[in-house]
Amino acid sequence: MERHWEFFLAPYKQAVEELKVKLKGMRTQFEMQGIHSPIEFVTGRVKPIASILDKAQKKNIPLDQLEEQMQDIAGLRMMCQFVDDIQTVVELLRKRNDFTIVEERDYITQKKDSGYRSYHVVIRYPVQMIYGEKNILVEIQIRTLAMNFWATIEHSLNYKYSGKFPEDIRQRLQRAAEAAYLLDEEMSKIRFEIQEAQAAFSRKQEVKDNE
Ligand code: 0O2
Repeated sequence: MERHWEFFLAPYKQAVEELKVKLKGMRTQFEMQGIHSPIEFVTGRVKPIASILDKAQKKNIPLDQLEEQMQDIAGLRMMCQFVDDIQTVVELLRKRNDFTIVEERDYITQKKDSGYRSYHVVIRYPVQMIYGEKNILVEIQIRTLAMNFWATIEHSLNYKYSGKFPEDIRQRLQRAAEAAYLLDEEMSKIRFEIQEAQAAFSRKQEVKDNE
């Protein structure tokens, strides 16, 4: 990697690592208390240089404006079981004082034309570097497992077809998005049953572990 990129991306890498620990820690705290965690799992990545350059070109972002204009060079994803959990997670993020929220984009009540659903929170996160504090933008995407499944598949197909889907694939993706939406709806309706079963299962595991 070129020296320049290495320096530029260093605070982003640091931020992703720190935030993975912090956001996963939220899940651990719920588990410790034996209550349903609104967070199922957390992932994070720094955008590859090729994707940064691609996006900069598509969106006409000058390379010396990346810091301010590209909000997802550092990205975290928080996956939830149920749609309602997403708001709970957003509330938890709003209450934190280790970063400030600069923007929220709700693609759940307003899904994208592609069928994409997710809740995006852009934060300004202070990273302590040896030369001082650096405030960087980080995008946190919060979505259900079903939304994540659809987005992951669509993202790979998008890559394969460079965004120009054949008509039949486009239609299937639309139907798959609808199916993912219905799956979320059905799961929400039996949420109570599912959570009871999950609580009973973890109690049983605990007894086994203590034997
Ligand atoms: P990657 O590979 O995920 O890192 P834009 O890029 O124009 O859609 P903008 O302003 O960057 O929009 O912000 P937005 O839409 O809030 O966030 C962009 C990111 O959201 C994307 O990152 C995806 O991760 C996700 N996303 C948005 N729309 C879609 C979609 O239709 N399908 C899928 N699968 N994901 C989507 P990148 O830059 O695409 O890259």
